[in-house]
Amino acid sequence: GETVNLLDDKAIGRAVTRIAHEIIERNKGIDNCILVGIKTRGVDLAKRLADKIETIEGISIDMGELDITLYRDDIGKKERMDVPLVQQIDIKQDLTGRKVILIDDVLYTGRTVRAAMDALMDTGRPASIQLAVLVDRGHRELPIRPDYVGKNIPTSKDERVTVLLKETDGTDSVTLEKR
Ligand code: 3GP
Ligand code: 5GP
Ligand code: MG
Repeated sequence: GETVNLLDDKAIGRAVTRIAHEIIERNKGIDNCILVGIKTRGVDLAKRLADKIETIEGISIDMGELDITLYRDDIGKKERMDVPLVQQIDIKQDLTGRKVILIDDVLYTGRTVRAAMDALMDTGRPASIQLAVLVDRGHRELPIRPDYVGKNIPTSKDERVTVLLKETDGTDSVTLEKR
């Protein structure tokens, strides 16, 4: 199908810079905040936000990672169901009392974020959890909304948003693959 360019490297850079400022503003600084990226590209974005926040505020911000993969549950089901499962939590700090900012590249049904929140709450009692995404493509199946959004992109369910980031893909772009 057809490919539509949505964000180039400059636009991605501006979105990350804006979100870094929004995080600092919303939290009146970054005291007690920790960025938690969802692998793979959510971690890339979390590192970019951390770098930006350090440049703006002059202090470093804690970071962690979650590895969530889709487990294909098709046994005895009429339809194949993708169930997000948390595979690994790589967070050195105790989250109790911390303001956790979850970072992912694309927000879609919200099921991945829900799995992430469940796993985080099992490790402690965060003061709050916020959500930052580069792209919100709609079609939520749970009452989850992002606090920080790079770009809202209306999609149909059979379209795909391709996010390429230098750290993982060697180039920066967001495109929509139409069908
Ligand atoms: P990423 O988060 O590391 O970028 O979900 C596993 C990977 O598959 C994700 O990689 C995600 O970007 C990619 N992916 C691309 N399109 C879709 C989609 O429509 N649904 C899901 N669940 N994953 C997708
Ligand atoms: P969810 O449906 O749970 O919100 O999204 C599932 C996972 O797949 C998330 O990590 C999300 O970033 C990713 N994802 C969902 N839809 C897309 C998409 O169209 N493009 C990309 N690149 N990732 C997607
Ligand atoms: Mg993702």
